[in-house]
Amino acid sequence: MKKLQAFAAAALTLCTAAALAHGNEGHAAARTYDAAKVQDTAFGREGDPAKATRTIRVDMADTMRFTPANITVKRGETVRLVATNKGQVLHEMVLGTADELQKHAELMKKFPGMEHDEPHMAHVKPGKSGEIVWQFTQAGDFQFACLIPGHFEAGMVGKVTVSADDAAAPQSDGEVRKVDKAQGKLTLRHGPLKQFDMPAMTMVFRVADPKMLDGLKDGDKVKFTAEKVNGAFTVTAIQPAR
Ligand SMILES: [Cu+2]
Repeated sequence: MKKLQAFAAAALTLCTAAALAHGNEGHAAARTYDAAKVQDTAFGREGDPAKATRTIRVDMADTMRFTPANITVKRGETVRLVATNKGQVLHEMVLGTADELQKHAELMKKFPGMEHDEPHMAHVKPGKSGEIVWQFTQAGDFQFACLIPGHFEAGMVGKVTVSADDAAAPQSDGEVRKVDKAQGKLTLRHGPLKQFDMPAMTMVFRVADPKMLDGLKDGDKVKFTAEKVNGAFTVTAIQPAR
């Protein structure tokens, strides 16, 4: 027990020093991205702000809730998570696996003064916003939570669903061979589709939305994005080639 207390005291001293070093505005300031320091985790890695394709805003409230509490991203996508504290007390957003967050929360209970500062977390003072730039590299279900003692236990947890559709499906060239509106199908003569490791050929695709077929006719040259949706080759975006 003595040993544990000594560790707790040391941890608190370190944390106080860290808090002072960060100053009052501290964590709200953007981190400096350094590709050489990025580490892979089970839930992704620190993202390059220059590659963020989307900003997702999440509000944090003293009711111990995140709004929205569910966010969805695609595998490989780099997003800017902006957490705004609408409450009167400190909140934080920490990304992780359900397991890791649970363990981290236990640790926070043991050492209440502990203040971590890692790329997958933002500590946000009342009325302020914090930011995490993150690339989700693994498909699956993950979480974000406020690990301030009592908050996590009160249910301040949200869910991140990372879909297995790769974010950056490349655009390909094609030429329309047949439009089948009744079946929601489109036959395209297409160039190589790197995402499937497929050479150029003519084949039938499903379309994500039958409306995408409006205005298309045989012989049209197009730029399109193909992805596998529920196992079927599907055109998820299409536009006339110019
Ligand atoms: Cu909180």
